[in-house]
Amino acid sequence: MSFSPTDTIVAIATPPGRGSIGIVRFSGPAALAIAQQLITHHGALEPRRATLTKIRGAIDQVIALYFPSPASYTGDDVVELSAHGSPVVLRAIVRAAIASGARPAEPGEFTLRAFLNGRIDLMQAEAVADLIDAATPLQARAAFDQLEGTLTRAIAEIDECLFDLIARLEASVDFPEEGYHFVEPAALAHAIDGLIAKTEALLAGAGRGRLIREGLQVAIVGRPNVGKSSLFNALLGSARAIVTAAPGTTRDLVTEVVDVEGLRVTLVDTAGLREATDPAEIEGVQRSRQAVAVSDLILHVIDDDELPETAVGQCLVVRNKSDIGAPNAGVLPGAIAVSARTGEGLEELRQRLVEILDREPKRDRPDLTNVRHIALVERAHAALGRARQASCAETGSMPEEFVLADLQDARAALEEITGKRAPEELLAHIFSRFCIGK
Ligand SMILES: Nc1nc2c(ncn2[C@@H]2O[C@H](COP(=O)(O)OP(=O)(O)OP(=O)(O)O)[C@@H](O)[C@H]2O)c(=O)[nH]1
Ligand SMILES: [Mg+2]
Repeated sequence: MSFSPTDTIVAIATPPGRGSIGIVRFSGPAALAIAQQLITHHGALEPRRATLTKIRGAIDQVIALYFPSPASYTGDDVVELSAHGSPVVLRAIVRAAIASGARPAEPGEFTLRAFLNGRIDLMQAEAVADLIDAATPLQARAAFDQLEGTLTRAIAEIDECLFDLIARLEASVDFPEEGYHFVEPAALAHAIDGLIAKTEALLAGAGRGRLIREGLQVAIVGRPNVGKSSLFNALLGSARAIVTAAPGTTRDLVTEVVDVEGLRVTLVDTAGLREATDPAEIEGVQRSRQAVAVSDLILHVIDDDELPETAVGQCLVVRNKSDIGAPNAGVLPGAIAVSARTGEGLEELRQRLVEILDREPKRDRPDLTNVRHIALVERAHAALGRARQASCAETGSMPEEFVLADLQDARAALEEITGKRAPEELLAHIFSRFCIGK
């Protein structure tokens, strides 16, 4: 990331396309001066007060808002001009700003500045991207919690304790007077145990947290004509996939994201797994196999009372067409009876999906949701485990250097989560995910 943090950057902050309002955002030392060159309003813009004015050249009326440094999103001077949401107007404003010395912002550069200026840590910056990407209220909630700093505080608590232990151990190593420890072995072991419990608690919520953030993929398979596409449409609530009375209707994979009780589920309708003869069908079955291989859960649809003999991966058998089935339909062990036509049983199916995907009620501790954070907490946890072992290696003499190295490793992992020690490539990778203007 070679772009200079002292440039003044500009970008359209609202989504591409037409809308009632469009916002152009400026950030940097010259934000105010550049914005004032573009508007007809004379005199200073009052901080955080909306000023109705015009763009020079009379292309639009705008509301100008000035947020002086450091109390702004980025920590720099920020100006926002809200115009009508016309791409033509917004681009003209950006062009004029560039002509006045601003530089087009890179994706995520506003949030990067907020991070570099210490307004937010790296976890919170990542939460901004997650919040924007959220497809379900639960995802949005998890991202917002993280943005509010719940995880930041949990990590900071562990980090402070580590800092204290490391300082004392360093003193012990630097002043190795016979028999004297700045921290008693028993107290050290006890403190490390406390930290291990904390990292363990964080990791305990990680599976579920990750599920919430990333969602999961569910593929629908079964013999031709059992009603896979009908079930797909029923879960989606719209006639997205083609349904006909003829077997072999679906060939391509049809994929949509649905919200199942707050979980982001990517639902995939397939041709199913079967013997196929014509080339399009063979390709369809091949694609079904691939979808099954990468899915977290398979819905195996049947329309008779014969359970499929081989279950692939984690599988839930769905007995469809309960509206016309034999009287014993629905009593198949382990299968769930539904009718894609009438909607009967779909609620129960949704519940079962959630149960299988193990969504417990939210506890008061923050969930780790991001694989990057999970991996680093795991690393800290492992390092603490080693430190604990080293701390009780020998009774009497405590090999403080070993404990120290392990504690420092734990601390380094935590600081990579918050971004205190984040390599440039990592920052580049994280911020490249953002949209321009954020
Ligand atoms: N009575 C009844 N008919 C259903 C139900 N679900 C699907 N059907 C009918 O079953 C036929 C096949 O439905 P599809 O959804 O196309 O089945 P599919 O498994 O996707 O079929 P292929 O894509 O050809 O493998 C259609 O005529 C549907 O109207 C149901 O719950 N009850
Ligand atoms: Mg189909």
